[in-house]
Amino acid sequence: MLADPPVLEEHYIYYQPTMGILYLLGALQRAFSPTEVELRYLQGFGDLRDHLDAVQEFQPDLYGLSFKTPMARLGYRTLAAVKERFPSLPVIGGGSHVSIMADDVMAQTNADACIRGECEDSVVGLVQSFSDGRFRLESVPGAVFRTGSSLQHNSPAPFRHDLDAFPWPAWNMIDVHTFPGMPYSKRRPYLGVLVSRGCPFRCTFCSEPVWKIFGRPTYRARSPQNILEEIRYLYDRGVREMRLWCEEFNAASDWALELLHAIADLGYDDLFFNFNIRGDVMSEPLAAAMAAANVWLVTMGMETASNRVLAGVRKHVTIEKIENSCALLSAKGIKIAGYFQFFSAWEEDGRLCWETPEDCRRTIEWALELGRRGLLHYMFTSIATPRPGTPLWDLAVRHGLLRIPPEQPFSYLAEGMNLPGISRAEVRATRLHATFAKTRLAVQNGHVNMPVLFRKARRSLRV
Ligand code: B12
Ligand code: SF4
Repeated sequence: MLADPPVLEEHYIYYQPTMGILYLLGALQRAFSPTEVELRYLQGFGDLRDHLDAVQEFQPDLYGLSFKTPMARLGYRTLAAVKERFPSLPVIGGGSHVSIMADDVMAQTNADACIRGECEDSVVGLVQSFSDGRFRLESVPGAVFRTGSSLQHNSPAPFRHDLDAFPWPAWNMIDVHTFPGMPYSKRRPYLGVLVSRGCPFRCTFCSEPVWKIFGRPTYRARSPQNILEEIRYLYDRGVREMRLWCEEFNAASDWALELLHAIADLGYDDLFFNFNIRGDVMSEPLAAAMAAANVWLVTMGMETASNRVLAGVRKHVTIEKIENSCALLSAKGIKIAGYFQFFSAWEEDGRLCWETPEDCRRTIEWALELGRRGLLHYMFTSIATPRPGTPLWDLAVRHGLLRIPPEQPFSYLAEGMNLPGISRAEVRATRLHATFAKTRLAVQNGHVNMPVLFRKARRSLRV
């Protein structure tokens, strides 16, 4: 049984199924027949009691939980609760948070093991090792487990270069109507297809623990042909909008062009696409190929209106390049959603620098101005938050900026940083201002995904 943490406990974003789990289930389906190994994806709907009841009902021989850093507190609680209720059930953790904080997970919970990195081969190996009622972790790549009073750390599985060799996600275990899709959407059912893994860049705030597990950025893409087959399969199952999951779709322009041309050749006029791009790699042919492939929306990390901040966080783009990309895209009728991050911090010659409320106000005004010029249609906003394993985390530790409550050292939920002279009231005011701008743009541009909006409203009321 592979599980997501129960969403009603902390109301995290649950727009889409967890791709990591679906990939692991796909690998297990290929390796074992249903009579050998029965698989279950325990989705995150419900609360902890529902979660424990589902484990009780299925009675698995192995339970694995996947979670990310912003949900770490809930992930730890869930692992601990499952192990407490079912002491003889082997309980393991995996996913992006576990890949960087395995020792912490082992110290703060009674989980039996964590597995770090890309785990398709590891879980198959783990299940193969099952005999006499127990699993043998000794030879499982990436496993971190207890041996007496210390922890043994196995090296993570090496990256497979050929992503096509991985089985597809176990789509047969998903009802395509269950998940609402992303906040701005043209059609439903809405699901995502993973087209690449990793990214060649190293922005200081970006947390990619799985793909940077060997200490350097990595990037691999699936072949357009392999992706196309998965798109066809999901289209036949009724899916009408797809997010092509990747870090940056235009990280490899030739590959991007080839894939877009192939999608356009499918001739699915009622299938819409969106994906994330970098702001500095855009050309007229690429924008035209996107439009021809029915890409109606791109998301882009714009972050701030200041080139100094962009350089400080090592984003390797400039606002001029971003505006140029937006102009090329909007000329083809493609809508643009920008990710904005407020109160960033960086170092110049070892000196701490940070964004002031005035800098953030300028960013929001820049966004609204882009909106008026038809170069921006939606905003996603956040407060810069250090995540373990990132250069921003190291900087926050060096300068004492972390906002982790001392009584919950393993909780990374507190947003933002303790920046000198910046009060929480100023951060709240910026957030409010950004929400106003975001709402204004969304109202002007439409295509708000109503089921997501209802879920968000319900979540806000509950929180
Ligand atoms: C698609 C996606 C989403 C989708 C779908 C959910 C999902 N994760 O699949 C949505 C939009 C819902 C989403 C939401 C969020 N996401 Co997201 N998401 C991604 C994205 C772009 C691709 C994920 C993916 O398909 N990876 C490919 C698969 C194969 O990799 P994987 O998921 O890591 O799984 C492998 C291993 O981790 C491991 N594994 C995973 N689970 C388990 C479980 C067990 C038991 C074991 C043994 C192993 C294991 O094996 C898997 C196969 O190799 C990644 C970026 C990225 N490149 O990973 C961000 C990313 C994973 N997301 C991230 C974050 C922060 C979130 C949110 C918390 C955002 C927020 N603030 O609310 C929410 C969490 C809610 C949720 N439901 O998960 C961060 C995680 C950073 C971190 N340190 O934890 C990432 C890395 C983006 C980033 N750079 O910041 N996300
Ligand atoms: S923010 Fe985007 S470009 Fe920067 S490291 Fe993360 S995924 Fe790569």
